[in-house]
Amino acid sequence: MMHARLTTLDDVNGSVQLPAYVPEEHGVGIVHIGPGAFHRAHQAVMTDDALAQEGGAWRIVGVSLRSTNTATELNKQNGLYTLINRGPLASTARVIAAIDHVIASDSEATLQMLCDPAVRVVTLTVTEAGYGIDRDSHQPDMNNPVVLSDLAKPAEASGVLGLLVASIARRRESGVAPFTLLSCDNLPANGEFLRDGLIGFARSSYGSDLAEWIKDNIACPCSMVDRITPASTGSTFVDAARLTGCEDKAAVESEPFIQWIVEDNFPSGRPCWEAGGALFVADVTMYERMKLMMLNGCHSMMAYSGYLAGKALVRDVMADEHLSMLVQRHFKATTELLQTLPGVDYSDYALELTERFSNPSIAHQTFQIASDGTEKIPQRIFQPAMEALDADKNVRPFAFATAMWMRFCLQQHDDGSSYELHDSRAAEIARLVKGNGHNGSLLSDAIHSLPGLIPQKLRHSNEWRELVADILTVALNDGCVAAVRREAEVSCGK
Ligand code: CS2
Repeated sequence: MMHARLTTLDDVNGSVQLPAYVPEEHGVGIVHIGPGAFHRAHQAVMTDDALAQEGGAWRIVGVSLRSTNTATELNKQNGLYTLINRGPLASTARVIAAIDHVIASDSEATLQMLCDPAVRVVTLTVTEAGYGIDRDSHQPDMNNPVVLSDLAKPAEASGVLGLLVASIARRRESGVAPFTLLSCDNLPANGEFLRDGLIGFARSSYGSDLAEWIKDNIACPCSMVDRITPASTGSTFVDAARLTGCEDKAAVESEPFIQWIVEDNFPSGRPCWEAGGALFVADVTMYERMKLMMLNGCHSMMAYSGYLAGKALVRDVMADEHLSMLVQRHFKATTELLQTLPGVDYSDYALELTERFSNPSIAHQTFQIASDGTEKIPQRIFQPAMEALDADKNVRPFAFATAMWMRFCLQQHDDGSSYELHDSRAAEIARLVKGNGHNGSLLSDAIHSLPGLIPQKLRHSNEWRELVADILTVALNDGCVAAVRREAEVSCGK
């Protein structure tokens, strides 16, 4: 059946949840950089709830710095889109109207928007790799071509740091109050990371006066975000049309669970995101550690070992006898590293994660999670590994995840079929592994030599090096399914 394109709420089927406010009555107050599926299933939804509950000029202008697809599709729909909520038993649809429009690949329009006095909050989901900030030094990443060209010509900036610093400088010059910057990516202390990067960029491009001013005047609260959001597929669009009665090329789907823990530091005001369930706290650190180590760390472990063992989806991993034991082992090992967090029971959290990962309606690709390993693994796997070594706790689950990532870096299944490595350091990795893929120790040594990635504490630990090389050797000699089975048998007593 042919459906008309979603452009107005009037055309949407009666059974669908609609915004409980009139979108046109609310001005824009937020710029969001990176309006991909995750933003549309998370911050935009909470903003929709906030608009419904408290009103205010808090609609969002999205900014896509690289691709134009989201802007093209959303703008055709007046910013409207469907969110499909995939519960274990049924899917429901809701139409979100929090996004006003999206600007794509247009630095001047972006800068103008960022300088609009109505904009009081700038939120970001640009992925771990998207900031252009060096992970160790928190300074602008001098290996990033966009950062280099923005530093050379700050007035013509087109990257995240360059555009943000340019707009901060312009607002300051024209006496417009600064906005608050809220990072929503899975990085430890994401707000401080962004703040340090901005200060570093400002110092190198505009001078220390602006750098000091940013230090004193720009709030960058930290936040922990959570909602499993698989990439949209053909069935997302088919279901959106079926449920809403409208064709929607910007539809997204996600699990029912949603969590947002935010450091409450918004000097220029903020929407009432509590309406959507956001929790405002003084310190996000412990929540962030819990989520990064338990959810994301386990995700990465499942992605590499699961994908190589022939499991396309996270739920398939959960249905596998041995892999699911390794999931529980991973939860246990990480839980032992976490300090108590009042009001949170880590074993309940692990149970909840087990259910979420097993949701039969969510088709979350292990291959999707396996992307950008060099950006994700440091905070998800190496950090807990170092803590486990220090505290004399179980380091093996982290060595297993690392060995399976290294095995994944060979870009080849046990049967010889190949796949691509989606990683900003893929070319370097390919050079290192060349000729070393037949031997666990050689492969482990080769990848351990990747500059600036694996922390010294791990590189210099015999225990760690032996574990990783040993697990890799089994995977290379006996195959990945056997390596998974052996791993479950070794440490889960089976
Ligand atoms: C996943 C995350 O793709 C990945 O690396 O681990 O996107 C994960 O699904 C989200 O952080 C859940 O909130």
